[in-house]
Amino acid sequence: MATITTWFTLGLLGELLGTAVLAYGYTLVPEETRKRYLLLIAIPGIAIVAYALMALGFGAIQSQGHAVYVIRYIDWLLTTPLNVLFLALLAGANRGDTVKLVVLQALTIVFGFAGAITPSPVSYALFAVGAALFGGVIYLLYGNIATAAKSTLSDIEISLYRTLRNFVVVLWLVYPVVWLLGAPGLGLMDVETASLVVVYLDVVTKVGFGIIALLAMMDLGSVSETDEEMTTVAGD
Ligand code: RET
Repeated sequence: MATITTWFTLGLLGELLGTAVLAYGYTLVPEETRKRYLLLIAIPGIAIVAYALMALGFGAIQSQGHAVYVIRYIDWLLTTPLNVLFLALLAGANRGDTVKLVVLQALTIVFGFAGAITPSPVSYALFAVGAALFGGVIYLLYGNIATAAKSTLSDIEISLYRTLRNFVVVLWLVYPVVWLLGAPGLGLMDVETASLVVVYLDVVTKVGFGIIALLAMMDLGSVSETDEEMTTVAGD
């Protein structure tokens, strides 16, 4: 168990550092996007609490003969809907699609957790429901929400939407694979290895998402300032 504590502590440090960098970034993004930007700080911020608790040894229950980290699922339940909410807000998606996206993502995590604490074969059925719901998330991100982005955003913003969406879809697809290979599924990957992979992914997905968005939002800020300057000059 000592190794797992080490991974959790590293996760805690990664999330702390990431949150600090992103919090600093708040002052660098244009004022009109700051409210939305807060989501990007909250995502690793919530993980700080989760990792601190897990590093201290809280939050694991024994179920079906293996440890299930309840706090990790609570973290995902809170943060992954915020991630997709950010994408929907960025895209200027309508309320209906935004709600669908957030709810589907939250339910994905609920079913994954239910599967992890249920004996097989029901566990696999619950996993399959979770996977189908996540399929719905991907469908919306490439369908209606991408269409909204195309009709409301500038070219630079559309490319930010696409980058963040692809980043999310590709990296997040590793989570169900780890679930399947790990203790809740086939048991081919031990709990320590699965934890290491998940900690690494958690930091990269949360902090990486924030930093990509921060850099793009800073650029957009300076682009619109240049635009304003040009308009002022042109107006002179
Ligand atoms: C589960 C199992 C059920 C099917 C699917 C899953 C997907 C989980 C995802 C988690 C993402 C977590 C992130 C955490 C960041 O810190 C619940 C494993 C599809 C997509 C991004």
